Amino acid sequence: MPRVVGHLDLDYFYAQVEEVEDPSLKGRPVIVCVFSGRTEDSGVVSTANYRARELGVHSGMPIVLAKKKLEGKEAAVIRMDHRKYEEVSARIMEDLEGRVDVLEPTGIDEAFFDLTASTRGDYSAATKTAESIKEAIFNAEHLTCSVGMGRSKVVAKLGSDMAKPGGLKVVPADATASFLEPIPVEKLYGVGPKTSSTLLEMGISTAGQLAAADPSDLEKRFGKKFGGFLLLASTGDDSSPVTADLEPTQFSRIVTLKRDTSDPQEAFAQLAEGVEYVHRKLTTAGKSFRTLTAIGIYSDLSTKTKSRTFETPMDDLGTIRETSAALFEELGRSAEKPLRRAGVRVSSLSNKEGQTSLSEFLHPVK
Ligand code: DGT
Ligand code: CA
Ligand code: CA
Repeated sequence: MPRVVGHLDLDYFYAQVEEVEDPSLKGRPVIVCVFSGRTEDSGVVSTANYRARELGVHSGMPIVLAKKKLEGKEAAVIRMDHRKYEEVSARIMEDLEGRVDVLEPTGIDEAFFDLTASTRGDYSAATKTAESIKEAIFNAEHLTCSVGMGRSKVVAKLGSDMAKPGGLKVVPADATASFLEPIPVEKLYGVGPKTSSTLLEMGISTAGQLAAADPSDLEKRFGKKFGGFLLLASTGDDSSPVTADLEPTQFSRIVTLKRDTSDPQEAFAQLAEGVEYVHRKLTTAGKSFRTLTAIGIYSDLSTKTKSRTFETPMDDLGTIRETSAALFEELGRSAEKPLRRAGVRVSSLSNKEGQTSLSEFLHPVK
């Protein structure tokens, strides 16, 4: 079964967040800047929207120079607000976590994900999931992103780069070799400027040429391990896994209901698998939780949550099931709109190791 690995990257992230917040920015060049404070305009451009990029502005450019390029273009110059972007990022990652098998965030606006198990290696099913992920981010945050999918991280990352802005590039497992052949080596994930200049010296400029290189030459130049990786990367066979955060802070699952409903029990019935999923994640990670949250997303896409925090750590399926059912009752009672999606989240996690939790005491494993 081929792996299904994805990479998602939000488009011109900081600047897009600013555009969403202030619609008057739409259509204008926008730059988000880090002011160093030394003089009024000292500092650099953190990112620019595509309109500003067309005018020659890019990340890392001195603000003074960017302003020159944007003179007379009604550009918006905005001070970077990292906390705001962190909050948007956290919401997106949390939602993503519940939609994929494994999520590996690799930056504030990007993550690898794995869909192999849930799709059983079926690329058309995975394509549908990727489309629904893009749609969910757009519906919830009004942000566009680019997604790439293929049988390894190298392929997925190339895909998201090529899909920019706003697209989805799927490379089915059996199309990997022809997809990679013309790709310049410096575009391969894991190949930095130093490696690519060494490769160029060896007369290797594309992934196809890299794939055809003599393995022993590569080993001599880059060592056994990295040389081996380069060879695998060039054919899209790199096996580096998508690994979840080593220290998760929460586990959640959100499902889309078969139809919108105002009946909390009907909604909760469809969340049964989600509840089991959260419990499984908790068990696999060897964690207990203290806070459980029921999440309701309504037909107008507004979100409401109800939480309960226990005094002692809990970890058993029964507690998760009963508590989330009760919280859903409360959610249903206070809602004005029918539910479209339903979710459950456990947080305030602690390690189970070496301690007997109250729930183990109450419901001992037989
Ligand atoms: P994209 O992905 O090409 O559509 O554009 P961005 O802006 O999302 O670029 P990306 O994904 O490389 O970086 C994500 C955010 O990180 C970006 O919105 C702002 C910040 N960032 C990127 N490069 C720089 C930089 O050189 N300096 C500073 N201060 N921030 C940066
Ligand atoms: Ca980005
Ligand atoms: Ca990024």
